[in-house]
Amino acid sequence: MAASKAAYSSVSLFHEKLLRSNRILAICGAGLSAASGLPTFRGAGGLWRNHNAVELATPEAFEADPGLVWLFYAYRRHMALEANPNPAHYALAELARKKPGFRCLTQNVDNLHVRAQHPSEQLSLLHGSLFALKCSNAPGCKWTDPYNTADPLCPALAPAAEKNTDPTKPLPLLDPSKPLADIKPDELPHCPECETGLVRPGVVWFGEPLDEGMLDEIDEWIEKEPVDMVLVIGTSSFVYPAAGYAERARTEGRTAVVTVNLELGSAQGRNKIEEGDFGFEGDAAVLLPELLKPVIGEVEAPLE
Ligand code: BJW
Repeated sequence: MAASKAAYSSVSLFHEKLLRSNRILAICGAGLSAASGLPTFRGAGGLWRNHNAVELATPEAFEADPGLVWLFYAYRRHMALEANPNPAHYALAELARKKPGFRCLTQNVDNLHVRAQHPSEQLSLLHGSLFALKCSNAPGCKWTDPYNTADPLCPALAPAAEKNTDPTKPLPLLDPSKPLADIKPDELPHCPECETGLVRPGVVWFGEPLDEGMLDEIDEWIEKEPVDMVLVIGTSSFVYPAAGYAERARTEGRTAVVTVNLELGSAQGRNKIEEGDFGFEGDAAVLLPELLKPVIGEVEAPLE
């Protein structure tokens, strides 16, 4: 396992610290699900057709072209349903069972932590879920459907759920040279309660507030007692508030901050690895089960 110059990459030193740690906070990002076949936002894989994935994740994009944004989300719902949790999701779920003082904050909306049976009281879905639906008139209209896995969600979104019959070619939906169906708002589901708003994914877009109750609870947890260890896993640490938690939880001389990333250099958004931190470079799905082994043992994926 390699690390940057300033960081420790000694697994035995990490194990010593892990065994002595009770209050552990993990902050997870898209890299955690990369080994499950789900693309990340930034860097390679961050393009959907010729659109920047981050630019589709905004209320403005939805307002301008709800059909396009829904195709993007319908495809990601489909991909997430086809994917399976990987050994890193299972390792974190087991860590939660073994260490009641462990809390996992995830930016991922793919439901893979939940499907890996991560105890729900030790998991915060910072950016919501692909499988939650809400009304685009929210917060005015309070309608939500917390768990909906219909695939496709409606007939107009069927191209996003198409099976790839020829794996040597990209799906027509993903091929920017093939035109996309121009889906009109009338063809998309409308809120069953207010009847005027479009149904939208129950995720948090840029400029939108995260769930206030959840944020209060996280603040309370961080402030209650010093945190022994923070695991920053598969995230570029660009997006707030998630990117701020490692520093918020750090008590100099006490808290081990541990970055696990395919490219340690890319995880430095706002969250620099400091002298004395740990850094492990590689695939989280390979590294986490090894790193957590003294506490979790060998973890097998349960039959879903
Ligand atoms: C691997 C790997 C492998 C690959 N193994 N590793 C303070 C300062 C400045 C700005 C702000 C601030 N506070 C708030 C803001 C504004 C804004 C923000 O942060 N902007 C930044 C761009 C600066 N934040 C917000 O708007 C948030 N809202 C908010 O703060 O509201 C306040 C408010 C209050 C009251 C009223 C109104 C507002 C909301 C943020 C929502 C982010 N939403 C998205 C989309 C979610 C839905 C969806 O999934 O479509 O969340 S954007 C996108 O980025 C998504 C992700 O969760 C998020 C983070 O990305 P992540 O997970 O880090 O992925 P990548 O791709 O960036 O990185 C992957 C990493 O994995 C890389 O490092 C790879 O190397 C690594 N990797 N393979 C290990 N196998």
